[in-house]
Amino acid sequence: MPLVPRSRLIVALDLMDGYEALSIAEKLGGIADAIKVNYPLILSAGLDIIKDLKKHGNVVADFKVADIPNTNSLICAQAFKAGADAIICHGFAGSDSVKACIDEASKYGCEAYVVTEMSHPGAVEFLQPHAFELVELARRAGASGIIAPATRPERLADIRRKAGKMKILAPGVGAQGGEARRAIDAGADFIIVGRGIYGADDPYEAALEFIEQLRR
Ligand code: O7M
Repeated sequence: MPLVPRSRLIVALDLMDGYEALSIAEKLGGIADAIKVNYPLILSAGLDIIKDLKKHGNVVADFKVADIPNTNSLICAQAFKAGADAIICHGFAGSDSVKACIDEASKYGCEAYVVTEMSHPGAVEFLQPHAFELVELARRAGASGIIAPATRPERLADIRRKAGKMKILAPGVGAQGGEARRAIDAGADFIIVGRGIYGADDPYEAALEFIEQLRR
């Protein structure tokens, strides 16, 4: 199912224990718009965890796919067959590689999102100088949306201006120092929060607190 901003929260479950991930997903009880899975969880719990997580809502497969088009198609097909609703790919591998992910997504009625500027400090070295080109690449290829940094709200705002109707998912809120409200004000449609929720004593309460901040 396509991502629709309701709570505007996407929870990154970067855990290395499938049972713990499922237990948190269950506790969240669908209050987030999606759960994002990344390599730490998939490599430890296996791809089938996606099917179990899907019982609790949309699942975004953050595999940051960045290979040649054929390999990208094969990776995406695995994610979608496992039940993912959306895939995340890198843009720097080029438009043909991105297009392969988007084409595969559309075969399954799913979505593809493209990473532009990342949220960590090292993103200023190579990604930031090309971020606007990556936004344009994603737009032309027909991506559903892009990833842009909640840690740099001013950059997020610039990227929003160039992104047109594409949805923006903004990671870096909480543990990386980004602020939920500022990210949304800068133009993000969703924030992505990992440690700030799964690392909290009460992940449900922590998620509610982020959602409250987004409503204010
Ligand atoms: O809140 P955190 O820092 O514990 O987790 C953030 C999550 O977002 C984690 O899964 C990262 O891999 C991911 N992420 C970033 O932190 N920065 C980025 O620039 C991009 C992503 C991401 O989700 O890319 C799709």
